[in-house]
Amino acid sequence: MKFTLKLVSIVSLVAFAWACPDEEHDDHDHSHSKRAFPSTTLTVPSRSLEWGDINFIHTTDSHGWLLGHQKPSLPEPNYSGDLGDFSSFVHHMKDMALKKDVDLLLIDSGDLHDGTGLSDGFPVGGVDAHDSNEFLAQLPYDVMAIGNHELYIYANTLDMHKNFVPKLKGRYLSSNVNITLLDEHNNIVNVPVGNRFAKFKTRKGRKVTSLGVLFNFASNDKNTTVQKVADMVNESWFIDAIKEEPDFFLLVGHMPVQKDNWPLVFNAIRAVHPTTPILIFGGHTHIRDCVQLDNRSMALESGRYMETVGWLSAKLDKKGSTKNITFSRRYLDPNRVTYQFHTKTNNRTFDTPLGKSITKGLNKLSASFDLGFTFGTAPNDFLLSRAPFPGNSSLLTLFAAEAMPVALTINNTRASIPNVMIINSGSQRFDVYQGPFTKNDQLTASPFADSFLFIPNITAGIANKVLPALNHAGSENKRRELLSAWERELYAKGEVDMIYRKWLEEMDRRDGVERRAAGNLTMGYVTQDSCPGVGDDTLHAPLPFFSSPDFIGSNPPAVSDDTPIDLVFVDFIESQLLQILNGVQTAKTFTTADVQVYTPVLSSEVLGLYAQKVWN
Ligand SMILES: *[C@@H]1O[C@H](CO)[C@@H](O)[C@H](O)[C@H]1NC(C)=O
Ligand SMILES: *[C@@H]1O[C@H](CO)[C@@H](O)[C@H](O)[C@H]1NC(C)=O
Ligand SMILES: *[C@@H]1O[C@H](CO)[C@@H](O)[C@H](O)[C@H]1NC(C)=O
Ligand SMILES: *[C@@H]1O[C@H](CO)[C@@H](O)[C@H](O)[C@H]1NC(C)=O
Ligand SMILES: *[C@@H]1O[C@H](CO)[C@@H](O)[C@H](O)[C@H]1NC(C)=O
Ligand SMILES: *[C@@H]1O[C@H](CO)[C@@H](O)[C@H](O)[C@H]1NC(C)=O
Ligand SMILES: *[C@@H]1O[C@H](CO)[C@@H](O)[C@H](O)[C@H]1NC(C)=O
Ligand SMILES: *[C@@H]1O[C@H](CO)[C@@H](O)[C@H](O)[C@H]1NC(C)=O
Ligand SMILES: *[C@@H]1O[C@H](CO)[C@@H](O)[C@H](O)[C@H]1NC(C)=O
Ligand SMILES: *[C@@H]1O[C@H](CO)[C@@H](O)[C@H](O)[C@H]1NC(C)=O
Ligand SMILES: CC(=O)N[C@H]1CO[C@H](CO)[C@@H](O)[C@@H]1O
Ligand SMILES: [Zn+2]
Ligand SMILES: [Zn+2]
Repeated sequence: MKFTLKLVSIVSLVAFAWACPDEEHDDHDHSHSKRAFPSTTLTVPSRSLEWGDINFIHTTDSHGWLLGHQKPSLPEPNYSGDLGDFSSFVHHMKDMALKKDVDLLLIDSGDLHDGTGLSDGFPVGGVDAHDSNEFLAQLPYDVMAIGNHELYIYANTLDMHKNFVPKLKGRYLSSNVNITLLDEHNNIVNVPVGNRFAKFKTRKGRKVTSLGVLFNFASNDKNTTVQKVADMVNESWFIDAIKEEPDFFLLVGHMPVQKDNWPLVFNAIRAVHPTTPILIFGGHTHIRDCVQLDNRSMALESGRYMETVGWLSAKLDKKGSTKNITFSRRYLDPNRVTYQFHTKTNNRTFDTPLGKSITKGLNKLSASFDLGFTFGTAPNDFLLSRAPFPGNSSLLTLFAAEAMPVALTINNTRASIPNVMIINSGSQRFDVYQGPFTKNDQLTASPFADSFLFIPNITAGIANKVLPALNHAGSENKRRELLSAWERELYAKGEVDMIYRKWLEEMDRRDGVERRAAGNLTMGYVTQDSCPGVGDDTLHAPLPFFSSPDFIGSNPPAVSDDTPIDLVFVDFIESQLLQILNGVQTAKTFTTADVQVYTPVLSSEVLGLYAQKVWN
C-alpha cells in the first residue's frame, strides 16, 4: 500500500517552511480567566504518580496526532490533550522534579510521520511532517529515536537529517539507521541519520549512555540503510560505546518490548555490566506494554496516536548493588484532566505561554492545510473493530458496500455494467466519527493511495465466488500455520495492525463483559502487562471488539449467475486475486494482461467522494 504522499524533489524542501507562530504572547487574550474549572463528572486518574530518583515521560508513535483527538464520540475525549497541553504538562512536571530534586527526562520512540493531516495534509511541494515536527522540536526532549515511518520515503528521511536532527543537538538517535546523500563537496556519503549514541549527564549529574535502535525493518526507501540489530551489537563502535559504566543505560528505540530484539541489546550490555540499571523505552506495535528483563531493568511501551503518555520511575541504589530496583510505570490518558490532576494545577493555572502558542500554531497549520474542509456530515460513528461486521456501524461495511460503489462509478463509462468490488480491510486505518467528515478525517481513516483495476466480462456466478475464496484462503493459511510466515513478512514491512487488534481482542475477552456491565467505568484501554501492579492511570472498561475478514467487498449484484460483469479490485491485492480467480474457474487462465484500469479515483479518495454525494 502506498501512503498518500506526493513525491517531492529535494529542491522543494527549502520552498515550504512553516512560519513560526508570531502571536504567541498575546497579552490581550483574557478569555482563559473566564474558564470554569473541570467538572467533577470527568474521569480522573485513579491515583498519584510514584516518583523516583530518575523519572521519565514517554511518547511514541505519535504519527502526527499533535492536536489530540478532537471528536466528541467515545473514547476520543480521553485522548483530547493536544501538544500544547502536553507541553504545559511537561513544564509543570519539570517544576515538580526541581522541587523534589530528582531527574525527569522526556523521551520519544519514533514514528512522527503518517497519521493525520497535520503531518500528511501538506500542499504540493511540501514534505510529510516537516511542519508538524517544528512543534515537537519546541518540547524539551532529552532523547528521541527514529521509527520506520521516518524511512518509507527518502525525502522524509532527508528532511529529518537536515532539519530536525540538528534541533535535538546530538540526542536524536539512529544507532542502526543510515542515510546516503551528497555532502557539501558532492561526494556520496553514507552516515547515521542522527547520532548512533549519546553520553550525557542529567541535571543531578547522573551519567547516561543512550542508544536509539530500530527493529529489523525491511521496507525502507532507497538510500536509507537499516542494519540488523544482531549485527549492530557486534560493531566496534557499539562495543566501545557501552564499555564505560554509566549510572544507567537509556535504551530508546522503535522496537516492541516483547517478542523482538531488545534482548540482543540488553544481553550485550549485561555481559559487560551485570548490575547497571537499564531503562528501555520501546514502541512500534501501538500497544501499552511493560516487561522486566531482569530485576534491575524495566522496558516500557506507550501506545500510539497520542492516546497514551508513558511514565516510568526508578529508585536507584548504590553502584554494584544486586538488590531489586524499585520501579513504577503508568499509562496516562492524555487529556487536561489527567495533566491537571498530576501537576496539581487547575484550568486557570495549567496553561503555559509556550503551551498556548503551540496549540495556536498547530491550529494555524491545520487552517493553512485546509484540514477543516468538510466533505459532508457522517450520520453516526463508523467503527473499525468496535462494531459488528457486517453492520450499519462498521466502517468496513460502509467502505465496501456503500462508498466504493458510489465513488468508483462517478464519471465512469462502465457505471451501467454490474460489478463486484473488492479491497483489503487493512486499507482502512482509523474510525470515522459522527459529525463533519473533513479532509483531516479522510487522511486519518483512509490514507492509502491505491488504484482500482478490473477484469471485464466475468460471469456473476464466478465473480461472486472470489471474495469468499480470498477470505477462505486467508483462514486456511491460518489453520495450516502458514500465517506465521506471512505475518513475519508483513512485520518486516512495518505492518502492526494485527498485533494491535490482537491486543484489543484480548482485553475485551478478558474482562469486557464484566467491566462494561458494572457501568461505573468509561471505555478505554485495559492493560495487562507483565510488570507488577496495575499500569493504567485511569481505569476503564474495555472497548468491545469484533473481528472482521481480511478482504471486503460490495454486495453481490442482483443479476443471474451467467450475466457478464466487471470484477473490480484494488491494485494492492492483484496477484492474490488473480491466483484465486484462476482457482474458482478453469475455463481461462487470467493474467495481468486481462487487467485494466477502472477509474482514476484512488482508494484514499473514496470516502470523501462518497461523503460529498451522500452525506450532504
Ligand atoms: C478549560 O480551558 C479550556 C481552554 O484552555 C477550555 O476550552 C475548557 O472549556 C476549560 N474547561 C473547563 C471544564 O472549564
Ligand atoms: C542514492 O543517492 C545518491 C546521491 O544522491 C544518488 O547518486 C543515487 O542515484 C541514489 N541511489 C538511488 C538508488 O536512488
Ligand atoms: C553507517 O554510516 C557509518 C558512518 O559513515 C558507516 O561507517 C557504516 O558502515 C554505515 N552503516 C551501514 C549499515 O551502512
Ligand atoms: C557476533 O559476535 C559473536 C561473538 O563474537 C558471534 O558469536 C556472533 O555470531 C556474531 N553475530 C553476528 C550476527 O555476526
Ligand atoms: C526481585 O525481582 C524478581 C523478579 O525480577 C522477583 O522474582 C523477586 O521476588 C524479587 N525479589 C525481592 C526480594 O523483591
Ligand atoms: C535478581 O536477579 C538475579 C538473577 O536474575 C538473582 O541472582 C538475584 O538474586 C535477584 N535479586 C533479588 C533481590 O531477587
Ligand atoms: C441498517 O440500516 C438499514 C437501512 O437504513 C435498516 O433497514 C436496518 O434495520 C439497519 N440495521 C441495523 C442493525 O440497525
Ligand atoms: C466528474 O465530472 C465532473 C464534470 O466534468 C467534474 O466536475 C468532477 O470533478 C468529476 N468527478 C470525478 C470524481 O472525477
Ligand atoms: C465474454 O466471455 C465469454 C465466455 O465467458 C465469451 O464467450 C465472450 O466472447 C466474452 N466477451 C467479450 C466481449 O470478451
Ligand atoms: C465498579 O463497580 C464494581 C462492581 O460493582 C466494583 O467492584 C469496582 O470497585 C467499581 N470500580 C470503581 C472504579 O468504582
Ligand atoms: C477526561 C475525559 O475526557 N474523560 C472522558 C473519557 O471518555 C468518557 C466517555 O467514554 C467521558 O465520559 C469522560 O469524561
Ligand atoms: Zn507507529
Ligand atoms: Zn512503527
